[in-house]
Amino acid sequence: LLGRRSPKHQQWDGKGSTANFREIVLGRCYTYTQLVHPELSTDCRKIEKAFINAFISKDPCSATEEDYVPLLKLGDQTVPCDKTVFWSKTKELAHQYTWVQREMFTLENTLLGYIADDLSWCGDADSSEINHESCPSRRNCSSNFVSVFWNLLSKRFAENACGMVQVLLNGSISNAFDKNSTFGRVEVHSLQPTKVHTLQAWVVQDIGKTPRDTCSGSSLNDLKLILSRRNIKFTCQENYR
Ligand code: N1C
Repeated sequence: LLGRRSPKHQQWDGKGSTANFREIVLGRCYTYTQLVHPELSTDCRKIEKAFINAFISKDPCSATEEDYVPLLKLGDQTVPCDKTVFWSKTKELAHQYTWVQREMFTLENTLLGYIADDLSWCGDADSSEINHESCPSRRNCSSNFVSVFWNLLSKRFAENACGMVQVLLNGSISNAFDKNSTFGRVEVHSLQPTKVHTLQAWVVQDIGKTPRDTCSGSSLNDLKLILSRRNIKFTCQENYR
């Protein structure tokens, strides 16, 4: 029993790595490449290894973009122009939308986003095992492997977007456009004005809830301003159909 991780229980605030993390990664990779997008030729064993190697045996608070470079290379994928959908605090609705509009892509409709969606993962500097007890939350450290992963993937996703892009925003919260969200902090600033001509925002309100933000509210105006400075056209619609 000596040295069997016991004194380190609950080291971090966040929940531990998802049970069967490896198997889920491998299974989702096969599901995606065999059933969702059979045109992709991906070596799922390599994806699994690159994902694990990104964080295993490392300090879970010292993640860097470099850690994910091999995984990102393996998962490289292009989304057609006009088909990118961003979202902020509207994940479920955004996914319902792309489920119906099969040609549209949120980040979770790309291979790496699909694989990692809702998973949690981290390792330990002095063990080669996945830590299922606890992982650092953003309160513990911002450079945890999950945050660095989504920031990097979101940045790449936005940098690669082209044509008209869309974002689904939540009008039932006070700042539908939130500068501190991944969309406001990373994606908006990563759009390439040479490739993206328009951002179309859809502000949606929960049925039965008091609307808290609209296309004419100040948060959407902030978004409009950021985009006009970046030479990207902006349009906004509320509760379309
Ligand atoms: O912070 P958000 O939303 O604005 O991030 C959403 C935005 C989307 O457009 C996605 O492209 O950023 C991308 N993205 C994800 O796809 C994603 N899947 C899961 C960002 N974060 C993602 N997650 C996890 O949800 C991640 O842990 C992050 O911190 C949250 C962000 O959700 P949000 O605040 O509703």
